[in-house]
Amino acid sequence: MLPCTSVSSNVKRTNFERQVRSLAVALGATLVAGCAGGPLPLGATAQSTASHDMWLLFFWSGLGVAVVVYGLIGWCVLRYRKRPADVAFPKQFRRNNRMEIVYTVIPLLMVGALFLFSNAAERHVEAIAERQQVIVDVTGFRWSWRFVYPQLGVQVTGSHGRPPEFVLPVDATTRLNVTSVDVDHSFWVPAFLFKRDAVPGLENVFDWTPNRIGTFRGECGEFCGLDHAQMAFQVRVVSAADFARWVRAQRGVPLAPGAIR
Ligand SMILES: [Cu+2]
Repeated sequence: MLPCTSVSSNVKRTNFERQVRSLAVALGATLVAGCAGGPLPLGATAQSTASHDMWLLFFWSGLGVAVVVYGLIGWCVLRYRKRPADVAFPKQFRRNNRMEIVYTVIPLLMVGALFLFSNAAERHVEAIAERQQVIVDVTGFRWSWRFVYPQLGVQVTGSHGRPPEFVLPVDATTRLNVTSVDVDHSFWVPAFLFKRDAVPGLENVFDWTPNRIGTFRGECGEFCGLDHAQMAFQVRVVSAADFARWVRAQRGVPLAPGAIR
């Protein structure tokens, strides 16, 4: 027959192991459920692929660092905890040169690698094509947006309570020139994984090549005043034929003075 103390410590250990196993299963299930659709949906432009990939790279790198750091902390706490047989302080020391070199060099290498990947992604997102099928001049103003197609003689202007909708052809490269006429705004289309400041006196230039047909919500991403929340808009991505039809229909709408360059 086993002594009572041994039976009770075995029961405690079994309970502890069961709790740890349940916690691990719960954490695993949460991670799998959270990542089933991908931690970040793909953007709807060709340029957004690079942003998406970068976000994933940073997410998984951060998670890897967290696992190593918290794992080491947990291991130290368990491995070097005080035991009943310990009567004196453990050996005290102030430095470990090899360890210090390792935990200085590894983060430097990681930051360097992430910088190189970020730089390549940024160049992809910022790349301006030599020829664009469509040009859109985007102007932010309190409290809406104006979209002018200078080559096509078309413009769409929103107003307070009437969010504008502008249209782009799918799989075609559009040049957007973004500015503002009053205060700083921020031109943001979350589904395109893209946001760019609209600054008075400055033109921010970039290309979009939408690759998914649909209607996507945009908004001002920077608090610009009392009616900032009114600065929503929509971008509708359509086939080339539908785009041509939309342009023909819009030409009947009178343009604001100075809209065409
Ligand atoms: Cu704004």
